[in-house]
Amino acid sequence: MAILNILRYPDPRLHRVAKPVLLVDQRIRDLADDMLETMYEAEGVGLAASQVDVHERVVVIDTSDDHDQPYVLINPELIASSAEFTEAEEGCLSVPQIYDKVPRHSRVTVRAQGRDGVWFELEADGLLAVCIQHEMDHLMGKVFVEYLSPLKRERIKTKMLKKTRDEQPRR
Ligand code: K1U
Ligand code: ZN
Repeated sequence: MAILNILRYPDPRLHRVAKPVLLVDQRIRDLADDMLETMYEAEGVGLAASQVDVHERVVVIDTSDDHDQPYVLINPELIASSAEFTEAEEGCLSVPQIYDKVPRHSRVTVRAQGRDGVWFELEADGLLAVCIQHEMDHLMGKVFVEYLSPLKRERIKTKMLKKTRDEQPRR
């Protein structure tokens, strides 16, 4: 297993649209395992393959307190969503230390293939529902800051560029 590099906003690679996984093989299982390890190490509750510069439809999520309920969603599709919306505070491992509210469906049903390639359905509410929608946006090349005002987005972009620059080792 390996810890993968997480792309940081505004890296243009975060806006690539992920392609469907044609075969759930050992390469994809290894990717999912590495993504779970990377997500736990970064103290996140979700991670999309797009964030680790792999542009295929793979997502991992674990919103449990004990980090013992991992979901691997390959080729996820939303098959139902509530008319009711919620506005939860979101974060993103690609936009560290930035949190803001985004409107999301309160409940969703997602259909996806698991680590074994078998299709399953998952009904979700609360943080799990929010996280599924956030990760599926990543697969479409969308980062949560794009729901915010242009002014907020510009401020976040400037802050992230400065943070990345300040973290570069000096010559
Ligand atoms: O996709 C990602 O970057 C992971 C992201 C998932 C997410 C969390 C919360 C709402 C929507 C999506 C994170 O894990 S951010 C860090 C985090 O653990 C967290 C942040 C806010 C609320 C709960 C958890
Ligand atoms: Zn994110």
